[in-house]
Amino acid sequence: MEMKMDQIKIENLEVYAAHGVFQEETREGQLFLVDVTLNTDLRQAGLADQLTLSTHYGEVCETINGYLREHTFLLIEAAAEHLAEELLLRFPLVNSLTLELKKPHAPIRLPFSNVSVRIERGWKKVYLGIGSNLGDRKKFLEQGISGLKRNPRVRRVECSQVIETKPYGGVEQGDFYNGAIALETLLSPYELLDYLHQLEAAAGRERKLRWGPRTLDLDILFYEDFISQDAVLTVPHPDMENRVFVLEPLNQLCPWYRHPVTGKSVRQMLEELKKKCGNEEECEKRNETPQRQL
Ligand code: A4P
Ligand code: MG
Repeated sequence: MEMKMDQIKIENLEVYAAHGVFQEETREGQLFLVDVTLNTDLRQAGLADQLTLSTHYGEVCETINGYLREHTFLLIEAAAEHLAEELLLRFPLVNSLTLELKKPHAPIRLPFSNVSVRIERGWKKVYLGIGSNLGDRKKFLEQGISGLKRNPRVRRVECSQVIETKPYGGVEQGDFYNGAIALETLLSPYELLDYLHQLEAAAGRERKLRWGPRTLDLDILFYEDFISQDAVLTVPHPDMENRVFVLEPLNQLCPWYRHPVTGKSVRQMLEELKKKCGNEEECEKRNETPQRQL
């Protein structure tokens, strides 16, 4: 369980802005009220009594005011969505936030006191598997990693060591370089998958054969404790328990991370798989043994 975070709260910040579907709203503007709760660790700032170790709530208020005045959205949903992202990008100590955008004078011809949207957004912890067995394998892995680092909605990218592995899955093909990557992202699981596909395409990946040779393969192993099994995305990655080339690098990054379905830690999955494989020779036969560390 993640520790409950400290919070900075701002309530009913008044901003005069011009969001709305109707012409009068964008022409004349109206009052908006903003509630924000920033989830962030306040311990260091509290002990040292130093503002630079915390998030300046005055700057947060200025940012909210500036952003809502400089942009115009039809929907308060859109204004909230974009503002939440702006705050998360601008104030890196904030891990997640709750934002409520209120429109007390919305054009509704009935008595009401307020209408609002409330959203929760934040940096999500993700683990990826990365692999290549075609062309300049090292270069393709590096290209994939720098592509991840280049995305402003991705941060704290950390890589395991790369290992060389025999192909798994019965297709005759060259040996793989495999690794694991930890990162934090503002992208949803599906948006992240889409971005990974873009990086694979940029590395000249062609999809001719399932499980076939590839210049760059990027798989989502874990996305926080998100679980999905639909036509587009299966998370956690369904076959990870059977793959040393996934678990070995992942174990370097997060041995204690638990599979959200089985509850098993990465280390436990790796140990059980190694036991199942029996001796090294048996593993080799199943094409699952990492050959060597690079
Ligand atoms: N997809 C669904 N879930 C995910 C996910 N969690 N992460 C979908 C990424 N993609 C996911 O994948 C097919 C479709 O899976 C994607 O369009 C995506 O929407 P693909 O990359 O086009 O095809 P693939 O990679 O050939 O199939 P698959 O089932 O993803 O295979 P894997 O699991 O990637 O395994 N041996 C060694 N030693 N090292 C390897 O890295 N890799 C594979 C491929 C086989 N043998 C290997 C290795
Ligand atoms: Mg794949």
